[in-house]
Amino acid sequence: MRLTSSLFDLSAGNVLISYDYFLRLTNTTGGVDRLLVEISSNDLAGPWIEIARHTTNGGLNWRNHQIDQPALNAAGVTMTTAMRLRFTANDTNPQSINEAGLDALSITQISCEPRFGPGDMNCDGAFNGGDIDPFFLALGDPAAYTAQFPKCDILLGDMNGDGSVNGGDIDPFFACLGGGVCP
Ligand SMILES: [Ca+2]
Ligand SMILES: [Ca+2]
Ligand SMILES: [Ca+2]
Repeated sequence: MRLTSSLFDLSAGNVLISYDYFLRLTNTTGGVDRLLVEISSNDLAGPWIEIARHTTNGGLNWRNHQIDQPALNAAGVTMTTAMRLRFTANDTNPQSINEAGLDALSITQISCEPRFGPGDMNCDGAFNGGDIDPFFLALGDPAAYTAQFPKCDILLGDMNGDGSVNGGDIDPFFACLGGGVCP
């Protein structure tokens, strides 16, 4: 019995696959009766890469399993726009019981955009003199600032926390830079 998922775009990576599975096996010797989980980076064409193999008897209980990005990397899975999962439950000879179920499948992409502290106007992870020029660029020409620092949020320059970046932020900017109070 084989269940194949719809198509997923996982090209951004940082994926966590989670599902609940039911697996009642009366023969667990040799691991030949099983619920096999595979993934393809190339739609139905494959190749299908094994990412989990469940071979133990869970009785009447549902169990949860998760596969994270490091595990996918270790399995040699390339993350593309055309991913599919498939689950295969099989009963290899000698004939025995394999009752398998799948539920609560979720595929999550965890976004880890770096967050930068107030005043770090060039988004290099530190607040220092290198941020002065970008700060004044943000004050004087916000469009030019956004163009030059596309990954930065101009509100990093809102040093007094009033929701806008303007002349009122200059004193708090230098106070913080000089070792004083920071937002
Ligand atoms: Ca069997
Ligand atoms: Ca900086
Ligand atoms: Ca402000």
